[in-house]
Amino acid sequence: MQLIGMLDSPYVRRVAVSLQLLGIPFEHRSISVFRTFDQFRQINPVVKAPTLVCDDGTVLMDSTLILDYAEALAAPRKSLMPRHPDERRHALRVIGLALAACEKSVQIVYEHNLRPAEKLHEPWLQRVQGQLMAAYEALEAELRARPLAATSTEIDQAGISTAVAWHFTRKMLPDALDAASFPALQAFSEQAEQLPEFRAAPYGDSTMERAASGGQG
Ligand SMILES: N[C@@H](CCC(=O)N[C@@H](CS)C(=O)NCC(=O)O)C(=O)O
Repeated sequence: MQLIGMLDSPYVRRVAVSLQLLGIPFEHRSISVFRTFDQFRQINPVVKAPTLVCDDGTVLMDSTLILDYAEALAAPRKSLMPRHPDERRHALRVIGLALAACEKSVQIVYEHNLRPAEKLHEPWLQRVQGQLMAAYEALEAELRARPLAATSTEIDQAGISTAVAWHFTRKMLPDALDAASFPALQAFSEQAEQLPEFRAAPYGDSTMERAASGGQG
């Protein structure tokens, strides 16, 4: 199984961390959707990161759908999603906020990096920045009300997605928000980034060692 995409994408990174914690072996190929568009297109003509090339050759895309497949592969041995409906609802709420924060961060990055400066649309940018702030304010409140576990055996998809999202936004948009106003998120991110599965998939352009089992017992 091959995971295609760079670890500077929060979507690729949440899959890379999750596959390790689920104990699913995979090969990582750090191919850029921008700098190596043609190479990416040969694997997936839609050019979306992450892309997962399954062992039977099926090409999957979208991190949440890839994780759905990964959960099926790992079941019933392991799962990163709580089963009880109350806990599941909480996890889904947190994951939704984290993914919205990723999406809004990516939109800001694209607005600045892909559009000529004279075509930057300020009202759109302000709208997206407001949405990004709202997502992180709600995530901070969720974390304060109910802390997330940050050990390899206990972290779940809500924790992985939250940590990856925060780290991504801080790296890509250091001036977008004041970290001091989000102490729970900052502290949780620092803890999660120390886990071996996060360290093995560091934010950036590196290629992971052939990764495999571990975590979650
Ligand atoms: N909802 C998707 C978002 C994936 C996404 O937007 N990935 C970006 C990289 S961070 C990408 O593929 N960008 C290239 C493009 O959309 O053309 C997911 O969860 O995987």
